[in-house]
Amino acid sequence: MTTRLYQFIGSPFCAKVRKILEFKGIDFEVVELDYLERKELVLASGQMMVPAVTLESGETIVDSARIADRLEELYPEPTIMPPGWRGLHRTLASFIDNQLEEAIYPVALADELAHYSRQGPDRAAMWTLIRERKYGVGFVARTIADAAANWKRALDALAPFEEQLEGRAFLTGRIGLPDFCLYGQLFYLAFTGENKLPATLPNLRAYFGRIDRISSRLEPTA
Ligand SMILES: N[C@@H](CCC(=O)N[C@@H](CS)C(=O)NCC(=O)O)C(=O)O
Repeated sequence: MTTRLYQFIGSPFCAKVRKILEFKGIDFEVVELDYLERKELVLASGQMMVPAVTLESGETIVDSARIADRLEELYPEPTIMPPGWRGLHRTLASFIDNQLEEAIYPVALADELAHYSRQGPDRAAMWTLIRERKYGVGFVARTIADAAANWKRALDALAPFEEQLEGRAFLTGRIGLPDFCLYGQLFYLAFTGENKLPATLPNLRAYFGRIDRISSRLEPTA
């Protein structure tokens, strides 16, 4: 059985896990789930959230932080937690997955709604319902209407990362867990195929491309 990643394409946490799998050279297949029909996910993991990963052994793990830990345990090389940096990497990773995500999420929301609307009014309605059960009725329309304020918040939150990447290939110099987390958040702004990250953030744009190019696929032989 090949390793399987259950995902929704617009999910930043799925992008994070996808790139860790590629970085570690793990052969895997992506199961792109239908938003309304999650039977494969529920059967494999017993719950409704992505990402979930089923390993070759049949073991299934959910939650991107737990998946990252388990992959590191089973496939230690190449490492995503270089010795001496483990504590800092975990702290930074948690900040990116939680606080930074809160600032990025509102600006990616319109693209996510458009993505599900293209798949049909039933998908869009379910997606909206799930958001509004958590954040209250009217949340989606309100968030989309507040685009200018939300972009300001997102850019303010990204500014320290832009600064940190001046003259550095990765956040702490050597690639590690927080880079995959930040890649996931940047992917959220680019999952439509159009990178929404403004040109005023050149270091982050170059960094996104650098990590995006990591691949576990074989090069075609000449
Ligand atoms: N802390 C979790 C967060 C996962 C998460 O929020 N997943 C979202 C997609 S990004 C999800 O599955 N939402 C269910 C839904 O939209 O119905 C992780 O790191 O994996």
